[in-house]
Amino acid sequence: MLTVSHAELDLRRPGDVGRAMKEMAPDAVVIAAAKVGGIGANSTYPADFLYDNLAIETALIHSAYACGVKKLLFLGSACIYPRLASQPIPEEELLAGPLEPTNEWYAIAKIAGIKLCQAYRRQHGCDFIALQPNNLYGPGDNFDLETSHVVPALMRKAHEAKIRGERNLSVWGSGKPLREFLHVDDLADAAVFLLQNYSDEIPLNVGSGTELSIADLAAMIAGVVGFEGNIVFDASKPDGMPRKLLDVSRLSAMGWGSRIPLRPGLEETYRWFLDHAVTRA
Ligand code: GFB
Repeated sequence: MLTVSHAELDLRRPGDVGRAMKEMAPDAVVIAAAKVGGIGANSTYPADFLYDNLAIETALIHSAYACGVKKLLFLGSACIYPRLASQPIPEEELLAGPLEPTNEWYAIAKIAGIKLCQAYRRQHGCDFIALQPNNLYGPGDNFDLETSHVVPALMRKAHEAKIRGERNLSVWGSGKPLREFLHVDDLADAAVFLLQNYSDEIPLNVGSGTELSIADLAAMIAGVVGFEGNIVFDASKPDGMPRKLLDVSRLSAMGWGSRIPLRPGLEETYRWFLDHAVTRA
């Protein structure tokens, strides 16, 4: 496997990306690189989320075409779907209605990446595919409270509240939104499966097939961390999409399913956090 670090190559620069692609001459390209973050980061950095992601995907997809790369997989995101999409969300809901405002910058960039894969397939016959995973979590996540997604944020907050002896764990929004979570190792497994078994222009949903409310997630994380205080909701923070469950029947029919249930996945993630990112009291 070939990888290149951010320090070695700025993926937003098409000339540099084209030269690197030519030198490395990969058999296949997986575009996981992106500017990402949770609901807070999305609304604080709209320009970065739109510009960086458009620049990264245009540079990589075009240079993969120009270098004759045989297979390319682009990672979209479940937030490409309309705010009020039918649930569970089938792939046909793409562009069927207005987006969720808290993440429309990121969503528009990801939709453009999916469309680039379809366009290069149609015009140039490139075997470029796309998939959209639901909310990801797992070891190696970003635990910064301002920019992270909900799982690492609540894990860190619960951990810090526990070691400081605080009574309350603050959860953004109402706690009512429903979310589906997918372990990163399940996503990696799905990506390899699709590289080997899929060649079409429909971007495929990848999820675990189960959802829970943010309030229930907070309670589960408190249990994993061992925080025994109160869970309080901060109504000054946004809820985002009310519900975001992916219809994974296409992928299931191909024979792929997720394997890591949420609770053990959270326990593993908490062990990683304790080993790598612990904040002292
Ligand atoms: O994970 P998250 O930031 O992403 O938030 P989205 C999920 C839900 O958890 C929202 C709530 O309802 C948040 O209000 N939440 C509660 C928290 N406490 C917290 C907290 O401390 N931190 C965070 N971050 N959330 C993302 C998009 O939307 O979905 C991304 O913003 C990406 O771009 C991802 O597409 C898949 O699910 O709301």
